[in-house]
Amino acid sequence: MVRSWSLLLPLALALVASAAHAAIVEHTFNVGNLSISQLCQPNRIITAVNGQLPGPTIRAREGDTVVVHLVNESPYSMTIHWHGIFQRGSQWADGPAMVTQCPFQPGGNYTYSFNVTGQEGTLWWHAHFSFLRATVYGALIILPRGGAKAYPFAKPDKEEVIMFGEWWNANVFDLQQMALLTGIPAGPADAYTINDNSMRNLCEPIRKNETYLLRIINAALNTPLFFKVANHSFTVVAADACYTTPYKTDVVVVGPGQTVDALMVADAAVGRYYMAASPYDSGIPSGPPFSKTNATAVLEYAGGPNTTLPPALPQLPQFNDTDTADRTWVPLQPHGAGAPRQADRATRGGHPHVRHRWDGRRRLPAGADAVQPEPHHVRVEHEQRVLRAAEEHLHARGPLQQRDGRRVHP
Ligand SMILES: [Cu+2]
Repeated sequence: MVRSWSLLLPLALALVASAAHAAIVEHTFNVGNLSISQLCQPNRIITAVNGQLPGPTIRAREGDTVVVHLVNESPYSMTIHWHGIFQRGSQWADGPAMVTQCPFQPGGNYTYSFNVTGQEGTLWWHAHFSFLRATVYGALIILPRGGAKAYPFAKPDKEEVIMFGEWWNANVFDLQQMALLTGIPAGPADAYTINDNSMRNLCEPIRKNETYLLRIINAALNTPLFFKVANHSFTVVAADACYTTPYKTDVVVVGPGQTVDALMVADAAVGRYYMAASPYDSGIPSGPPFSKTNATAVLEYAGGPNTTLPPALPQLPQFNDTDTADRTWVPLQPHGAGAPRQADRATRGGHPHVRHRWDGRRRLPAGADAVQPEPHHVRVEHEQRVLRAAEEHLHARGPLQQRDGRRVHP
């Protein structure tokens, strides 16, 4: 008996200590009108959180409780979905309108509260009503409990969020209403964006030989995007809040809803470089139309020459360069023991821009029938999230989410 107590006591003390360190991370999101000019167009009123596009970044540590008070000052009904969060015992906080909650109306408010025990990495949040997630979104970063030094890779010198979006020169709520009324899908976005689309440097000039952890999030509604930085390469270390076995590449492709964490060493000559995102679409020519534009932002080194020369531009893949997309997706392997190594079923390729299907790590030949009945389908999507971060922004499989409290989309 004494022996069992001597074993249990340190465990109990450790639990108390970790609970003692867990914090409540509290935010207030005022959702309202924002007047903004994009693409050299006159100002347009959009819906945004706290007057920001993207909205505020939430930073928590593993084990914390996130509390967000949402105040709806916009003219539209609203919910927020915490993309990729396992809602364990807090299913009502998941956010899909008419699945886990009724949307709250203009003038209303709602408090979301959920715990992030056992979860860490790069995720994000977005509106889950109409097309409003086109402008109502932001990053949700969960650090390890021990902070950046507890990463399963060398602690980077700095971290930056790189968030892609899709921009319409239109009222996105009206776009969705029109699509519902006519049965004709809304047209493609007019442009892709990186962060606030200001073309400026990430935040401050980067420093030679420092290592940056880029938390790359694709908040676009529809389009997978390639991402490159001229004269730089990446080491991918995580996808969708799962650590991966690190691998080197000079390009990543990020599906809508997906996140990729990549280390980038500032090892190029001191100067200015473009980072750029461009669309990937293997459905050409039969897939839905998409914007064939690129989004760019400038990466600038500290101490560089004062020049008006344009920065170097990375060579971007072709829109339908599936071989390059495969080179990004296929090497993704979960990091650590116990993670599933092989999906036991195929999932269906449900994304209109991505026409191939996968069986574990193998891309199926066109026409191969590996689609499983729905119960397998749901389970396999979850496993594949770890194996090969899915390229689809799958949403709102409500009954399962409500039943077992786990996310069933990537
Ligand atoms: Cu989502």
